[in-house]
Amino acid sequence: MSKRDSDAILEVLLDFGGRKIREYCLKRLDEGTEPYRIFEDLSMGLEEIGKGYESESSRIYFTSDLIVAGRNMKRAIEVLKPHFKRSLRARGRVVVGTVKGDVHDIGKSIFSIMLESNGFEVIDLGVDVAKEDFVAKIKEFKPEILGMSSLLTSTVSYMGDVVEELKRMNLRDKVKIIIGGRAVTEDFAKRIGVDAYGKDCIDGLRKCLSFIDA
Ligand code: B12
Repeated sequence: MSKRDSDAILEVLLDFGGRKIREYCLKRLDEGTEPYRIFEDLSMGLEEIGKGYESESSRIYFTSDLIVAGRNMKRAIEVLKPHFKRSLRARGRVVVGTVKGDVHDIGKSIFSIMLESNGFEVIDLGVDVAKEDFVAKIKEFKPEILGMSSLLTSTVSYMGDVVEELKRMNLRDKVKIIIGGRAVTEDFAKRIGVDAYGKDCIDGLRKCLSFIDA
């Protein structure tokens, strides 16, 4: 991506008024760009903002910038969601949620859209989800798959607590588990004994499809 394109993305993500992001998404759709591609480009902008926030000594973005960028990304999701093609084939149920202590939900929401557009029914529990709530919804909806997200290194270990709780309730072998989010690694997924790690939504979707077809 050219410097001009990435500057334009930063400008729309950091627009306090929130109008530019809609115009940006609609223009790219008009040009024939696939909605997932637009998400990917915007996510690169978020990555950039995250980097500029990371180190205290060379900080160029602040918590307020994260908040504005997060809100604008949610607006982009609203605009782009109806433009995903939908598969008519019913593929099964997935319960998704961001684990307790973490309120990041953009990646999880994009993952949910990808699942829905490929025929899955998604029960989205939102953010800051406690293990008891995961268990209750798994009992209620009997999904084939559970997807958990975590972006914070301080909350990622909670995914292991959810797995233990499912074992305690004799539910672990009733559901396939996939985890993702910035704080998750393949190694961590193996350690806590889940069925898969999705490095991004495409990888996650591919693995969910393989669970169903297996
Ligand atoms: C936007 C943002 C926010 C917004 C979130 C808004 C929202 N509605 O989600 C707000 C302002 C709320 C926020 C708050 C905070 N944030 Co923040 N945030 C970000 C930022 C800039 C972007 C995150 C994002 O949405 N990226 C885009 C999406 C698409 O990426 P993603 O979620 O990773 O998803 C991709 C994959 O991971 C995967 N995926 C995600 N989930 C799942 C699940 C499954 C099952 C699968 C298969 C795949 C999958 O698919 C996606 C790609 O296809 C990141 C920086 C970054 N580079 O990530 C920091 C970042 C995550 N935040 C950070 C921090 C520190 C915080 C705060 C603690 C700041 C503070 N001092 O208050 C709080 C924490 C609040 C809390 N308790 O959760 C740090 C975390 C550092 C760490 N080591 O843990 C980061 C990395 C910034 C940084 N570099 O320092 N944040």
